[in-house]
Amino acid sequence: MVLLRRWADPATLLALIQALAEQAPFRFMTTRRGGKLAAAMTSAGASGWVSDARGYRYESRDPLTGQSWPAMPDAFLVLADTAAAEAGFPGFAPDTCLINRYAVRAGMGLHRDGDERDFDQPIVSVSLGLPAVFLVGGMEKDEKPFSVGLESGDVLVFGGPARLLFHGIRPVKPGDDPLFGPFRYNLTFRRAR
Ligand code: MD5
Ligand code: FE
Repeated sequence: MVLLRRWADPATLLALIQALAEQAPFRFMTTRRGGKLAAAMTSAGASGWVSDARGYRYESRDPLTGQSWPAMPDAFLVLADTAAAEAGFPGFAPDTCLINRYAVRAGMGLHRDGDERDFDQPIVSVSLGLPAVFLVGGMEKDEKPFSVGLESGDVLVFGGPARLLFHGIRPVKPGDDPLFGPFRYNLTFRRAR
């Protein structure tokens, strides 16, 4: 796991996120058991991550609009590829970007990302807006996680064995980011298929 502090430009990414959200709006997805996920989500790329009564999966179309997900902006691809290369994973070609939007007090419980085909591909994660405490656990869910403080513009690259670690986000503390207001956004670049 490699942390690139203040590596991305939040203002550029904000404009791109706003444009994407006009085509594929942020929405609260449900879990198989009917619970609501705390972060609002949308996706860009050839497929997008979806959760509903049928479970978790990648879909080529946005179930909300029935349309293809918006294409990944070139600046997203360049950012993900250069960050992965910087961390020692050249040639990363993500085919999806999940965008998580956390309001104040929203978080994400410990989980691992297991819906992708090839776990040898890294994951690049970009934090924007309000700060967050990122939890990094082990290969087993009961392992005690350690905390990493993340700020707007920070980029994390998970590759090799780090790709399958349990991880989560502590509930976001109240605040007001000059660009993103009372929200934390996270871009998660993955090769899903
Ligand atoms: C977030 N999102 O900050 C995080 C960033 C998600 C999610 O966890 O699934 O949407 S991605 C952090 C991540 C991804 C893959 C592996 C590891 C962490 N890891 O092994 O620690 O909204
Ligand atoms: Fe995750």
